[in-house]
Amino acid sequence: MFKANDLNVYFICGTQDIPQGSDIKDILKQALEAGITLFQFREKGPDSLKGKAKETLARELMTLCHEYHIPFLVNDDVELALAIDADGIHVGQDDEEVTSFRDDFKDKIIGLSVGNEEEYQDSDLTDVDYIGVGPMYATPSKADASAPVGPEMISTLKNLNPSLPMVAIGGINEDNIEAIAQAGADGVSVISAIARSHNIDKTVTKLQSYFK
Ligand code: TZP
Ligand code: MG
Repeated sequence: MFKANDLNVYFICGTQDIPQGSDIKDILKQALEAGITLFQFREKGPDSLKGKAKETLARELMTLCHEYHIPFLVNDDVELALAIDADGIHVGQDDEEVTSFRDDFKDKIIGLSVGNEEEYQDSDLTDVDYIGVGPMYATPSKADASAPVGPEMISTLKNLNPSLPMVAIGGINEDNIEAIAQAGADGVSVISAIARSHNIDKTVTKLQSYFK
């Protein structure tokens, strides 16, 4: 069963996010050891793995997550999520419609990106377990990211729907997380703050401390 606390420290990663000379499995293992609460496999961009290679890595990373009892979500790729029996899927506003796959994800987690109030009002959230709200700040990790909306967007959407789990995303790190926690987010989803951390254990502990 999914719960809002699963969003506390939500690590998102693909091979394109890993610094040269590092290994995604090693980084994920360190993040799991440190106590991340959810993981999303987001293999995206020109240099990312495709096809069978992508599926093989997904299976390996999912096995690792399950050793730590942490749910494994797939970004965007419904077919892959079903093929490997992942714990859930995260889609953006321009990806496959939730209504088109919800029947196959009845016991799984469905996440949807929501960037502003208009997108919130236009989204059918009937089968959505949580929304990802952002980008909070400027991000180095998403080439086509829209303009930052800031932590206020969390307060705005929480006012509209206090019981919907919400995770903040985009440019979040140890130094700017406080305003996000104060705005009422259930957690933070980060790529670079963990993938590029020089001390993953310390980073994850710090991020988690805002949601205790
Ligand atoms: N969606 C909105 S911002 C973003 C995604 C996937 C990238 C987040 O990466 P980082 O490094 O935590 O800013
Ligand atoms: Mg997407």
